Amino acid sequence: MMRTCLSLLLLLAAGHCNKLFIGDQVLRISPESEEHIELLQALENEQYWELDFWTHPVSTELTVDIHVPYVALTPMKEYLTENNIPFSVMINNLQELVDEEAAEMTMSNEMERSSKAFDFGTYHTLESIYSWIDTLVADYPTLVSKEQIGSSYEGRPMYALKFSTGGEKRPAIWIDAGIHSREWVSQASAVWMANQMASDYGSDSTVKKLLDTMDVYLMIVTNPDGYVHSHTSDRMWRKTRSKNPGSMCRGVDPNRNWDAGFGGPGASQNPCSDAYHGPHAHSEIEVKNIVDLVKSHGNFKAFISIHAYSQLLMYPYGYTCKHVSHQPELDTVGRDAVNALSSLYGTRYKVGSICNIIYPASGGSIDWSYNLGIKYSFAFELRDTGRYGFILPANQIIPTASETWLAMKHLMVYTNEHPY
Ligand code: INF
Ligand code: ZN
Repeated sequence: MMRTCLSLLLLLAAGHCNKLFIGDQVLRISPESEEHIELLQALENEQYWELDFWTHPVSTELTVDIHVPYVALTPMKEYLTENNIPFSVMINNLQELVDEEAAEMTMSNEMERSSKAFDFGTYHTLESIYSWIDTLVADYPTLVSKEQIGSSYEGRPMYALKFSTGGEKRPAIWIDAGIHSREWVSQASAVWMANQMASDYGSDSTVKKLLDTMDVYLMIVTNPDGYVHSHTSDRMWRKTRSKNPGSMCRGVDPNRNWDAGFGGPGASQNPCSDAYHGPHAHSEIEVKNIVDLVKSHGNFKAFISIHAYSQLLMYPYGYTCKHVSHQPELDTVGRDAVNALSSLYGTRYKVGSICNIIYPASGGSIDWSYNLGIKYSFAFELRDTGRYGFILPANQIIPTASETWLAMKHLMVYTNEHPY
């Protein structure tokens, strides 16, 4: 209901309405020269067309996916054609995909209500994820608890699930999902994995062994304000929802806000940019809450952030292309993890450092955790490679989560077996 706008009046009365993407396209662009890349980079600083870069121009080896609003399509395609930059239309009408996703969600959530069983194969609102968290804790009271680590900018609680079989500050693994709100398969996969971890403890000796020595903290919705906003107002919302003094634009990119090369390459000073780094490191309360928890805990041995999309498993750094000292080990662990992932459905992942595999990106979470001394710092970019991008159909949630779980288990077990 919140997603439909019956009339302008109703909408004004309701106070908000979803942004529409009617006729918007996502173009897949294949730069063939340095000049092409520069021409595309120039577009990133252009504000008038309101281009939404889903991936960024960095090398001739990587394609660039750009969500182009309907009104900018003709000039954009002319610009590309005039400069002989090859492109194809990846998503023909973004609103159609968004509508299909909303319809699927409404239908599944309706069936859920009548069956009273949580459906892991559909997307959920924050409210329903939070109520499911309580169900999980109630179902596995001796294994799973819920820790509120603080509140978001708009005052929503931030919950981490804690999987623990006892002990005081055991060595622990941190996993966060959904720091970028529009990457919905990230939060959805985290829900599935939380459930899997809880049920596997009693049936999978690997998981039992792991949880008998280590604790796992899993934050499913790391950017709750952004997540709510992506449901109620703008499906393409990525950032936090904090106000930027002196600007009409809201939000900071919470994955440019960590104290690791803060303000360096791959971050923007422009509050209207989707990569805005914010006024200072840890300015975002959502980031600060995690920083405080991880520091005060003091015994995290792995730190894993889950994003979408591109099918990548990355390790530090993002703020520089220089290799970290543990690069060979992280690369091997990462490769073994994605081999495990691929064994289920053959999904292919690339492994590498953030800077080398995608682009320089400063102020990212896993660079911060690595510099804090958490050697096993990784970031996933889940499915797909761009056919649907952020609007991954719900029927891919469980397959995505199931294959990712194999990689995740590998990372966790390796961490457990290689203490440092
Ligand atoms: N891409 C990268 C980004 O934040 C992912 C990333 C991860 C960058 C870790 C730096 C560090 O721009 C996305 N897509 O957000 O999911
Ligand atoms: Zn992301």
